[in-house]
Amino acid sequence: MAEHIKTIEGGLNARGLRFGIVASRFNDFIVDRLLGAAVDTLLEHGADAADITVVRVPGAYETPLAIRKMAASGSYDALVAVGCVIRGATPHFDYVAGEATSGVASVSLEHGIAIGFGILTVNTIEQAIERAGSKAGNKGADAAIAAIRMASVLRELER
Ligand code: INI
Repeated sequence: MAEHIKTIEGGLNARGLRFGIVASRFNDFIVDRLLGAAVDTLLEHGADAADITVVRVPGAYETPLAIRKMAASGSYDALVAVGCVIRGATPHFDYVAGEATSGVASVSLEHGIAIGFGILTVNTIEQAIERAGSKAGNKGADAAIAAIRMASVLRELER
């Protein structure tokens, strides 16, 4: 890119940043893998374990409320949401996945805080397994990376 163009793209240094992670218990055999990868990723990028708080909620539907409380506390530089919603035989999936997704997005906008979104919304268990540490990577790790990078972008924008 031309030299005179100012570009803000954030960095991946998590040193000194405070993170909150909300992880749902529903489908915990998947969510625990997302959570583990999110924590590992934050630590690998320099975060201190003492600066990471994990909150467990019953299901993805409850995630926005916990995320909102954490955002409002002012105690975190960035948040991460991990969970897993798997489509079933009824329209329930659409309501839970929709509320979780739009709820987390509105907290991010309302509070101006970076939130890495690692809630899987999938059609099958196989698709969830693929995204929780097998052939499609780990969306918990991806969400942690997004949280670090967006915290850094916001910090630069606020300067
Ligand atoms: N919660 C999930 O996190 N994933 C799901 O797949 C799911 N399904 O399929 O029902 C789910 N339901 C529970 C929901 O999130 C609430 O915890 C529950 O309705 C109580 O409020």
